[in-house]
Amino acid sequence: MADEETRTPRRKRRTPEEASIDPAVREMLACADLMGLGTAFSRADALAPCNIGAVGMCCSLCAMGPCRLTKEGITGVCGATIDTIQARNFIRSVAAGSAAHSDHGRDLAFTLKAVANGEAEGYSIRDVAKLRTVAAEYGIAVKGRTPEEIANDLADLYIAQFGQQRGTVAPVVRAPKKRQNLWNELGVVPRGVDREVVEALHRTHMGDDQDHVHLLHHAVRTALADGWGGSMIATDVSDILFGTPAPVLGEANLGVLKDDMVNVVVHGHEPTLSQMLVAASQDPEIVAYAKAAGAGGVSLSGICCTANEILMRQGIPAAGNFLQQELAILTGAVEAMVVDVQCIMQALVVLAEGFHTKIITTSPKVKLKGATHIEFDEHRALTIAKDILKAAIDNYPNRGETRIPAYKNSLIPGFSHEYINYMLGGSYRASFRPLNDAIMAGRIRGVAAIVGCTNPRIQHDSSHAAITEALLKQDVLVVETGCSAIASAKLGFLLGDAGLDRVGPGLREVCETVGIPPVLHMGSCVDNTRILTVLTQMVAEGGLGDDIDQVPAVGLAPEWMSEKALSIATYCVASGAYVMMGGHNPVEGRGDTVPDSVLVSDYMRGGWEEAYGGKLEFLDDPQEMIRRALAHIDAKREALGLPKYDPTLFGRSGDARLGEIEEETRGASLEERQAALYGQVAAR
Ligand code: NFS
Repeated sequence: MADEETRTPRRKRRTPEEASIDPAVREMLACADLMGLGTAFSRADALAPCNIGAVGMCCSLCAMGPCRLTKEGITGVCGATIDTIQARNFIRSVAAGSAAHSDHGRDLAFTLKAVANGEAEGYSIRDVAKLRTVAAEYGIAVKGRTPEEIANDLADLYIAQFGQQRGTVAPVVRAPKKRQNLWNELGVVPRGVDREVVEALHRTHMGDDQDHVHLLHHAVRTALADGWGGSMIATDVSDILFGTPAPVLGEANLGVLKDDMVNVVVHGHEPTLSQMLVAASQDPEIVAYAKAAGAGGVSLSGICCTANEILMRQGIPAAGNFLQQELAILTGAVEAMVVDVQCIMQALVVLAEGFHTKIITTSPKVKLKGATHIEFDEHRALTIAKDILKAAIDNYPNRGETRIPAYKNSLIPGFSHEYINYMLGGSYRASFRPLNDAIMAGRIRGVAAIVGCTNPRIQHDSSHAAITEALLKQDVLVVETGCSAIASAKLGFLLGDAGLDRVGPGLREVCETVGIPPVLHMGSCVDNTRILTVLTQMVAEGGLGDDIDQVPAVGLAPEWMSEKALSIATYCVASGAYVMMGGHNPVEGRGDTVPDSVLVSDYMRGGWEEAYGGKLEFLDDPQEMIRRALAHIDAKREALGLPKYDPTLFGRSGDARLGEIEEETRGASLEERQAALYGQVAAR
């Protein structure tokens, strides 16, 4: 049910402590209060969400309305029922989310084509091995051909997926065979990415599809065009052009901004320009230009998924997640915030007017009134990147007082599925076997993917933190992407041994043995497709069933706010996952209209589970999400015939036991200490 607290008008502004658990955010919100400046937090307090629209009881698809269905049994002017309206609203959101991710993928495919033809200044093919592997999966000839020839064919294939009218989007062949057969049987395999999005809009135009089950069926097809289409293409091409991520040391939180440097914050989602800004910021010409302006150089950092893209590959620090974009400006230390697409608040420009920060838009698709527009073009990328950095440097002398919070945390991101595979098995026997074995033995109880946004209606980072902490203690391995991963980074869960005193005994043993953090940062939100790939490879490895829905795993987006999150949730459900979203349920009207209005929610829970083995639920209580996640994992373990999870069986090996031996044998002879140690090793 919806959270009462989120929809009733707030009588008072939340204190910074109530608004966020992050000390840097609290400090900046206190500054905003002192300066009399608003942020998304204070606007959320002042503006109660519409309690009709929030639960999907409003239809504004034609000019006979908007129709608000607040009484039991009433319909819209055209006769539309509440379940039709809710299903239409939902699929429209899925279509928008799928379009956003996929258009990002399309742009990357065009960049790959330009690189293959030598037309993209400053770019090259960084991961030839991945290019060859991916191309071979689609039957593109790789033997005896140059990387550019292969990349040209792969780019053509990928570009064609968007406008394709018939057939099957190519990346679907990478799903487990059984899942592909199921999708074929149910008729939800996407034909072409754009086609499914357009059909979603057509079906929801006034007077078209009115059966909520039929509408939700197409929501699945539209979302699959994202997860096993546009997003997967975006991840592949980013890896091929910019390198497949591997662990690297990074930092996160506003404390990464530097007092003596020109701070340029990149914000948005596309890696293309930000990768070039990284290169340009190290260019001797730019360094000299910054020094001439009195700064030590240019310091780049990121917000949202652009941050994740350059953090994963180059270790460029993340200044914060979604709700920290305005707070970065409040520090007074940002010369330029360079934005591309998605998750960019319009409030940035007005806020920046009170500071010296320049907001620079770069995408032909996104302009903000009052911002400086320097349009990005991959054919002249390095030149444009240098122009942007020079504009930021020119702004450095205008800097006034700064107030950079002293909070930042180290992290190790970069866990691509390729790296996880290598890490578990080594160079010559890369394999998911150790992970599957650990789950089968019960050392790892299951896997949770915790993803998605932060939302000012929910105490910032609090649900991400509560769920991550609780599941780790229960020996659940956590993988994360997007703003959730940045939340965990700030909490210290992404740093090698740093979190190991906070995880269950079995998981701790695995982390110590393999040398991984208990939370694996897998990238940006388009990189949720890496999670699909990991699940597919776990299935292929054997012992955890023959399809994704049998793996003891769950997906959670506890603080989501974006339509992209609904598309991700839907393609994960269709891939077999149990997905829980935080906050209120956008398709569960309440009050007078309960009898009809729960049809859509019920179908997402029961109907989708029957069809796909996965289901979607909206829950406002993180504790309930934890309880259901563990119950689901245990039920999947039982269905596979795996031993019941028992934490008392583990935790006697690894670094913890070595520490105990050290303690127990303090003062003993070397031989006695060796005997104790070897005895421990033999007992493993
Ligand atoms: Ni995802 Fe990444 Fe963050 Fe939410 Fe926005 S940045 S694409 S939508 S807010 S996780």
